[in-house]
Amino acid sequence: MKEIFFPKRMWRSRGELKRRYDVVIVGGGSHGLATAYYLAKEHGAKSVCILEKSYIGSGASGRNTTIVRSNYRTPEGAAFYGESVRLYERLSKELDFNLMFSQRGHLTLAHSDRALVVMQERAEVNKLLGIKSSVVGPREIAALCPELDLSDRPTWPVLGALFHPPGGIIRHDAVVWAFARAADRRGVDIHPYTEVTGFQQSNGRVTVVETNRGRIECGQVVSATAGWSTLVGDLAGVRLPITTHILQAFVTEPLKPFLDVVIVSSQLHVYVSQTDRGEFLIGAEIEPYTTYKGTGTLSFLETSARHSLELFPQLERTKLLRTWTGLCDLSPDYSPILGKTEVDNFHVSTGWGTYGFKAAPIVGVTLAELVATGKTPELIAPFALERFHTDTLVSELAAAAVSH
Ligand code: PYC
Repeated sequence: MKEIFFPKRMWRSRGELKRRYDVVIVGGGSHGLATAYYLAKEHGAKSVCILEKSYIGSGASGRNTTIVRSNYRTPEGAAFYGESVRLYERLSKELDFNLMFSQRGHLTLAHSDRALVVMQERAEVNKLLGIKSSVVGPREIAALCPELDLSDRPTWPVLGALFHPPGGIIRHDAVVWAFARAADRRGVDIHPYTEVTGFQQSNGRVTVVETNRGRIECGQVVSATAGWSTLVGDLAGVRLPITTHILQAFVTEPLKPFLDVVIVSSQLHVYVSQTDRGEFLIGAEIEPYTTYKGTGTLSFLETSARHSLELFPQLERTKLLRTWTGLCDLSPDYSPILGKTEVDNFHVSTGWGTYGFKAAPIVGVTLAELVATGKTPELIAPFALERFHTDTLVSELAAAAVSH
């Protein structure tokens, strides 16, 4: 008889919901999975579950623009993302999973004197925190990226760039799978296709999480639901200052490798990298309107194709292979909202804009510490929801790869 081959599962198949979990994490993306993993690993948590309304990594974790970097503008942001990059550097080994993290260097192009001044400020903040970042001129850019059009032909010729050597790209779906597998191996129950429909509360605490598969009594709740954060927050009576927008990207057919760095232009609203498969991954800023509809637009394709051709005219005849649209949760100051809310045991990870994926490991470490100890780690204290009441904003407006 012919032998049937069953591939080994990455994590256990979905079991029944238990009556109670100490920690219920809503959202099976990179933040929820990382929080569950570090709760189990660093704090010995034994009763943790993840509820995901679709499949694991189905939001903007399993597909995104894959850029990892820490060259932020504020000291708070740079310190936070700096730690995330350091964790990402060790993560393949720690999770025993090749995440294909390629620290190939990240160049943010300046096309005006004003942009150069902002980049110089960012470089100084970064250097004070030990993050490699410096402003370079056209000669150094040409050495790092000979294929970039540095002539005066483009509408906005390149004057210089912020060079961030540790920046690069990582395999997004591998990050999701690796965290999910590692969390599962440490006993975390992963429940895909399990949608939260409500929370019951008593004395200012969530006591029961209601789902489409039944109810769960809980000790603490973490919402890591990105573009859906306000809806999940509403169910708990927590108002979040978040708007949801779409971010789009596309990849081309694979080409012989020729782009070794990540190229970003805020002025042209475009970023370009070449994946390990040879595809060019090209993206733009978020769309200015709010929506939950993950449908791509033709105007995005036209504009970002035109803008990337300003930088790489040799891509002119390259075919577009597929597109991606994801939901982004945007806060008023472009920094995350991380930690406690006015509901005692309901914690959030939201407000990421287009930065969320880069932060997954450090979100996991810090949220796990908060949940396990009840104390807010220093690194995330500046990102408290409270800051919108105390007027202590952390403005990262100028530090997006592209404006958003
Ligand atoms: O901030 O690096 C970034 C980024 C890449 C794509 C969207 N945002």
